[in-house]
Amino acid sequence: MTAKIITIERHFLEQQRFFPQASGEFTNLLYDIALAAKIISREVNKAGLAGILGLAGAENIQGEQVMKLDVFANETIIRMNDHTGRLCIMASEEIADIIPIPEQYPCGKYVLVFDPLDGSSNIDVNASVGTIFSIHRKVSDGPRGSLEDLLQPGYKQVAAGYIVYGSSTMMVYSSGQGVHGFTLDPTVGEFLLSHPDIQIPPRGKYYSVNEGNYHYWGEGVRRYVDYLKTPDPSIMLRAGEAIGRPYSSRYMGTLVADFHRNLLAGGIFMYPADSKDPRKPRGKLRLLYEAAPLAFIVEQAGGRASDGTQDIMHIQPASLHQRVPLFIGSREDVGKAEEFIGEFG
Ligand code: P6P
Repeated sequence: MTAKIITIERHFLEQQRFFPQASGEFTNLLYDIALAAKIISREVNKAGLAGILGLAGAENIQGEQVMKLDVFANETIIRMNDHTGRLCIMASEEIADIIPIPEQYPCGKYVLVFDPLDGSSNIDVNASVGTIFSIHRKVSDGPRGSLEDLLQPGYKQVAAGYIVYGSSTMMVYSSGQGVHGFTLDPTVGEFLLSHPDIQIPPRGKYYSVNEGNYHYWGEGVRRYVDYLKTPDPSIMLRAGEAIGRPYSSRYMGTLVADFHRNLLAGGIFMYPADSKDPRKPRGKLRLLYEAAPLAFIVEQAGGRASDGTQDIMHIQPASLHQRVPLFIGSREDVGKAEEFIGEFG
C-alpha cells in the first residue's frame, strides 16, 4: 500500500487539533515560514550560477551588486511576516537591533526570532546551509512588541524549527507535539512529510566539533573529546549496529547540517567556549536564534542541549545576540560532556 502523501500545510492543520484555542494565526504563521523557506531554497539552489545568471550574491547584467544570499534570506523572511498581523516583533542574526512591525500594520500575539542563512560562507563551496527560527508568544503589555518579548528563555518557545538546504531541502519543526521532518518536492513546490516523529538515539555514533580549536578549550572539553576518540572494548549493539568508541568525527561547519545529521543518526555537536578570540569567550554560537530553537527541537526528540553546566532552555537571555557554549544531541552524550566539564572545568 502506498504511503499517505501529507503536505506540511495538512500537517499544520492536523497539529492545530492540539490547540483548540488557536485562532489559526499560529498555523498561518507556520505557513508563512514554510513559504519563505521555499523562496530561499530556490535562490540558494541557483547560487552556483550567480556569476553566470547575475543572481543573488553577484553583479547582474547591469553591473549592479545583487544582494547577497544571506541578505536575500533575511529580507524574504521579514517581507513575508511584517504585514500579516500575526507578529508583534522580530529579531534576526542579520540585524543588530530589534525589528519592529511597521506602524501601518497591525500587531499580533507572536514573536519571531531567526537566523536567516546559517553557514552562509559555505554557499561558495556548495556545502549545506540552513535557516533557524524560534516562535514565542507576546508577553509585554504594550500594544506593540518590545525587547521584553524577544528576551524570553527557551522553555517558553511555542515552536521552533530549521530548514536545511542540502542535497534536498528539508524543513524540521516542532510545536511541542514531537519533531517532524518534511522534504521539499521542488517539482510541485510542496514540503511532504518524510520523517514523522523524529527521535534522537540516546547515545550517538558521531561527534561534531572544530578540533582546530582544541588548544583553546578548557581541560574538561579536551578530555571529553579525547575520551570519544579512545577505543572502548565494551562495544554495545543497537539494532545490530555496533555503537561505541571511538565515535566518528563529522563536522561540516554549518550548525544546521551537523545538528540534523546527529538528530537522525545520534551523536553530539559541540561549540565550546574557547580562549581563541577574547571578544568571544562564550564561543561563537548565539542563544536566541541558534542554541534555543535547536534545544527545543532536540528535547522534543528525546535529546538534550546544555552550555556545559546548565540546560540551554533555562538560560534567561540578557541581550539579543548573546553567545553561548553549546553541547547538543543524544542525551547520554551531552550528559557525559557535562561530567567531564564538571570534573575538570
Ligand atoms: P567554525 C557558521 O558560520 C556557524 O555560525 C555555524 O553554522 C557553524 O557551526 C559554525 O559557525 C562554524 O564555526 O569556527 O568551526 O568555522
